[in-house]
Amino acid sequence: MGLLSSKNPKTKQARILLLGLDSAGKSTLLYKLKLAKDIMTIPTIGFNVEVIELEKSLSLTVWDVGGQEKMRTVWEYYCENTDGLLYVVDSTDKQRLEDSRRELKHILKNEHIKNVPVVLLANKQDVPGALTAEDITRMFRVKKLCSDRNWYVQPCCAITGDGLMEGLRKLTGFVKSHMKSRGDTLAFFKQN
Ligand code: G3D
Ligand code: MG
Repeated sequence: MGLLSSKNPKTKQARILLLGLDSAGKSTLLYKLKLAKDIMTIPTIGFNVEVIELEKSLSLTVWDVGGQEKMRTVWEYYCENTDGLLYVVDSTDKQRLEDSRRELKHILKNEHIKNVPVVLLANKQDVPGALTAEDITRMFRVKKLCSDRNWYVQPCCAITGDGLMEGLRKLTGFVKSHMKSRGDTLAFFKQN
């Protein structure tokens, strides 16, 4: 696991929580981002952690906690010190869309991630008939759910990688302004 911190001492670290129901595609996309190639995925037991450097000034430590029902009860223990949330939705799994929405709604109530920005990834866009990002925005009632924070819904395909960088860039922008508003990145903004 790439838990090494950046070689550049000026690089600011951001902690990103990667959540979503089991089979949403979290592990696939995490490794796609990390290795830029397809991998065989195994159900996440416990968690995977990867460090992703999109730009020199900010590195993202992404925690993939696992989405099986028993793991969802521990999501809240990972919320402390989180700077951004990536929430993955299987856009083809219409039966569990409401479950996914309910879990997101629940986790957003956690006081440690109050105002923390969220990017929803509407994954599996390669599958014919997948719900669009607009469908998911509407069905999740994201505007209401996330009225206290920055949010964005990004269509993507974890297998090809389409949309992943766009989603991460969006989150990075939000995370920077969130950290700035929290005032703990004074030095970061002096440096950049
Ligand atoms: P999880 O970590 O959220 O539990 P995984 O989910 O990354 O293990 O992915 C679950 C299954 O969905 C895997 O299939 C994976 O290949 C598939 N998947 C992930 N992202 C996409 C995508 O964008 N498009 C399509 N078509 N499939 C995707 P298997 O067959 O290994 O269970
Ligand atoms: Mg997994």
